[in-house]
Amino acid sequence: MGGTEYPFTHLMYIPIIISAYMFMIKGALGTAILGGFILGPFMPENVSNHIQQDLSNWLFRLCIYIVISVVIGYLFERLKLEHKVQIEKSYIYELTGCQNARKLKLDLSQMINQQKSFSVMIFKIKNMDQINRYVDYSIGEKSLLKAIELMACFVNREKIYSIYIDEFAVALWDSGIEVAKENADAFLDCFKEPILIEGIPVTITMKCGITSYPLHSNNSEDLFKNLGRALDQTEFRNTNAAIYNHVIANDFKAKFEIVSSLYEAIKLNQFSIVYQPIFNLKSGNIDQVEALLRWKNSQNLRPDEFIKVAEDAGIISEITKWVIIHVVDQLVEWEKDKLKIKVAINVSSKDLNNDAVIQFAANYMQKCKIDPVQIELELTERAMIENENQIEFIMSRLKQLGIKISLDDFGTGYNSLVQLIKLPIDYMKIDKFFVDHIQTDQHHSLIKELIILAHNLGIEVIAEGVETETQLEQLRKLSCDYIQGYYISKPLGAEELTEYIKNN
Ligand code: G
Ligand code: G
Ligand code: MN
Repeated sequence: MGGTEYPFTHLMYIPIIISAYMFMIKGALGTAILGGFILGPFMPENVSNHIQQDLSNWLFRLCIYIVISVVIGYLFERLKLEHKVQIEKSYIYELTGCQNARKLKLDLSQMINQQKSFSVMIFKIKNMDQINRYVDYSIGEKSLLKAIELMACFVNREKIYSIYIDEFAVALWDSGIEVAKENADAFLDCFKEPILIEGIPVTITMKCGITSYPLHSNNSEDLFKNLGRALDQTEFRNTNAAIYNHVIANDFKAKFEIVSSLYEAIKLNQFSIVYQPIFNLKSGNIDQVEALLRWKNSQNLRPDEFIKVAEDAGIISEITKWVIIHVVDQLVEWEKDKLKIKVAINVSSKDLNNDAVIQFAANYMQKCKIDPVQIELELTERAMIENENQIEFIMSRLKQLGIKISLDDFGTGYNSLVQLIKLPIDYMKIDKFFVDHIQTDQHHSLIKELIILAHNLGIEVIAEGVETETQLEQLRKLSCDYIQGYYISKPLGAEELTEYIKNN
């Protein structure tokens, strides 16, 4: 038998498997037949020795090779087919049967390789959640299917890609940005009126973002990202269809990064507080200071800049709480030093949406055994107007707790004298702008009247941004109660302030 005479003929399985892997059944079969003959009648050893191999022996071996090659070839063919089906499936969005985001990215890079300009639009049903909750979950899905069906009247289905449950993209492979915008607007017009879905009229809020190659990026990943960003931009540009804008995107990205570093700053205590003395004109003492937040950050953002970002991102209250904790801790330190100082803390409009921040301050002061009269909250007029509905409640809570209230930046914003009369304010802070112009008759008399008005309402007046002796003297003559500004002192670190007060 060949098997015992030439054990190495079993090695023939290896090339058969390799050919099956590479060339499927045909390849494997070819190799099997070729091998069968070479190891049979044409076996080099037998040929050189002029020996004829036994016919049944090599024929039997050839048959085995053939059977094995067919079986393995068939298995590989099945495997390849299944793999192909798997890949095709992985490019399909099951719900809609459209191609999916993966396929879009793939097609984007293929089109980019061809270096022909094209545009892509993305559409999002903005009110999908509401449709699901207030109409029906099935109607939400059907709205998407309906929208895709409508889109199929504009473009070939192959150009539609399902991105998400409420999003789909449309590739216009040979259109520029203007044509895309026209198409988008025409499509969005379909949703001006409610759409009938299963007989129910459904209002669909559709938004669209548009990007274009090579205008907005020359790689598929970025182009895809910019598509989503364009969609985002419909929000703050107050439009239904937005063409991607790089400046806005960069601005947004920068803000996003600031928000992340603000979180980090809270966690890692990267903030610090400086205290600006407020001089009591009557007693000649510094009995109050304003706490001002400082943050050493790589972008050199000023407090008003990063506070605005924190407000927009909804994390300002975390920062305010950080300030409260550190101010109260500092009051404890000062008390050990026998220093009794009042500290004004700036609160943002967003801190007054409810009484959580105030309650937090009250609890923390109680925990540290700090008298609430030592804390003053500086609210701006904006904060009062933006919280019109609950401001009276918030203020009465502050009064109950014994926390004093300053009206900050008075005169810069809304000039609501109504607020001044209606609300229990303790201090009014006249903005630096008026103090800067106190020399002029107009501003002089305005400040004079404001101080009279405040005093009539039982409100004490703090003048901000006082930089010269003349300003101070004029304010003193107008019976202003407190002075704050560089003329008295810049904001100081806690220890510097302790020194400052002890020396004065
Ligand atoms: O010193 P100055 O540049 O810090 O302050 C700039 C602006 O930032 C001011 O309008 C001030 O009210 C505000 N600000 C400073 N510290 C805080 C703070 O702790 N919280 C809030 N909400 N605003 C602050
Ligand atoms: O908005 P608010 O009043 O909280 O802000 C106080 C801001 O005014 C802080 O940025 C503080 O550093 C700044 N400041 C305080 N005194 C003076 C001053 O005399 N001149 C100037 N230019 N800024 C001042
Ligand atoms: Mn202030």
